[in-house]
Amino acid sequence: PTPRTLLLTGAAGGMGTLMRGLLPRYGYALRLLDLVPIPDEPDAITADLADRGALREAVRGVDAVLHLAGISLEAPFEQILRANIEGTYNLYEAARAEGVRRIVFASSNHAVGFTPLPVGGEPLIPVDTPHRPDTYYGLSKAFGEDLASLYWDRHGIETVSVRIGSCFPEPTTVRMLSIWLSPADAARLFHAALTAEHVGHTVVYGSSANTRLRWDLSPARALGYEPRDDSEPYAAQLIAARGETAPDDPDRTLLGGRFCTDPPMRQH
Ligand code: NAI
Ligand code: 15L
Repeated sequence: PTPRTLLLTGAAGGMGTLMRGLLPRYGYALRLLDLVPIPDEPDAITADLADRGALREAVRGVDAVLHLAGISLEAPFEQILRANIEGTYNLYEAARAEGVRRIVFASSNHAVGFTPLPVGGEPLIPVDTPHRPDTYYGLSKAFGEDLASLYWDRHGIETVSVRIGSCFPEPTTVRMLSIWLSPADAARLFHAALTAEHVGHTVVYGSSANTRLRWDLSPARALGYEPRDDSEPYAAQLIAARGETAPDDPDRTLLGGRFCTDPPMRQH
């Protein structure tokens, strides 16, 4: 059955804003939470993931949580520790205490960023490839996946950890051609992750059905996800504008691309 009330953390962010627009059409009543106020959303909860009392109240009575909140790029370890590691722990503890049964966790390709990209006819990267985080940021996502595993085994809270590729309205780099997750497909995937039965703790890659896909999308499809988008129509123009990536460029050799060598830092 479709969960009715969904807590959306990180609702002020890029994906949170996109999902606020898309998820209501799947029948969800959204409760919004973010560190920063959300314009024109007077009922949104403005709270830090460090505030355990606020999280208890925020999850009380919801059917499920879509956990997008956190630092979404590389940052000093202490900041990642507080927002992503302790913050995700605080969310799971609140969910356990309030009896929430399902969480969808926004993991990232950067949990496995140092995984070499397959060449030629090599198999697609499976979801059970070992964690190889490329940053403290990716490390926090690996932690979040393991935390989800613990809370399933110990407390029966089900999680789908979605290793999101790049979710933006359009792909803007050549690397993104293989890992793009269109916003509409993101909503489809989150809906599948929220409604599939008996997921326990399931890890999936989150992308559209890109022609240049390098990872295995079948675990996501097994949840009932049917992607409709492909980045390929953007390819010719992007490559013409930016040039083909050099063969030894980390964007060509490693799943996490330049996060492995020169990660973009959070600016604020
Ligand atoms: P974003 O940076 O635009 O949004 C994150 C939101 O979390 C922000 O509104 C921020 O205020 C909030 N936040 C940060 N720390 C918080 C705290 N301590 N307490 C409460 N709220 C806090 O990021 P975006 O792009 O929307 O990503 C959403 C999630 O998906 C993030 O967890 C990110 O790591 C993950 N992800 C996103 C990808 C993408 O392509 N957009 C790719 C892979 C993972
Ligand atoms: C991520 O995990 C980031 O949150 C997002 O901003 C993008 O940089 C994405 O990965 C990516 O790999 O392109």
